[in-house]
Amino acid sequence: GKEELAPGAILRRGFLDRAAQAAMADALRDVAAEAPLLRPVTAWGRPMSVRMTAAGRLGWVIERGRYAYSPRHPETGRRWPPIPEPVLAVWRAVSGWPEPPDCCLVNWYGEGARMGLHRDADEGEAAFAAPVVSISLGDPARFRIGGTERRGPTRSTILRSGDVLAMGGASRLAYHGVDRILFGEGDLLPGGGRLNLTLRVVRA
Ligand code: MD3
Ligand code: FE
Repeated sequence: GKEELAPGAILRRGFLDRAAQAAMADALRDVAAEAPLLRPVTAWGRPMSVRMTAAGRLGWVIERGRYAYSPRHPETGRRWPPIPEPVLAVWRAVSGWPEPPDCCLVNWYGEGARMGLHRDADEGEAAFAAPVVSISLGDPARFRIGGTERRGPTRSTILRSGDVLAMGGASRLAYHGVDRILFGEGDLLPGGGRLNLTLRVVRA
């Protein structure tokens, strides 16, 4: 079933079955072997608690305090690996968008990792008509979403392994974040932790 968390924010709980989740986690291990997880340092000089890498034409990076989409991994200098086919299949099934995504950002949350309230706005104005599609794997997370005003009201829900969230329309530029991970409560990833994939069209 579909659940509308906010206008244009469509959550499909349990979209991926256990076998599909495990296959995707394996494919992401290969991505991280080719493009090692990074700990981006924010403009304020603080390393993020979330570790990140990417697949596809472009990856989101912080370079010298600037947020950007780059065709190359900032440490290896190599191009990002291709987006795994099962991930592209999710995009085709739920995005309603005719073109493939340019970026699959991979976020890895260990114990205590979180992501503060923010908007995703580095993709370029011409990309805001396309949705962002998110896939959750591993431990559950408390996810928070508001509106387009930073100080507006928010609501939260738990995202679990296999859930797919498409953020389109009015929600594309909504504030959102991850309050906390329910570390060790899932059983997909050995040793615990959470993987989140976000598929994005980039026109920056
Ligand atoms: C709402 N990731 O990578 S995914 C991010 O769980 C990010 O790792 C979170 O926020 C995570 O930028 C949330 C759900 C999500 C993704 C993109 C959005 C929600 C969104 C874009 C616009 C509005
Ligand atoms: Fe985001």
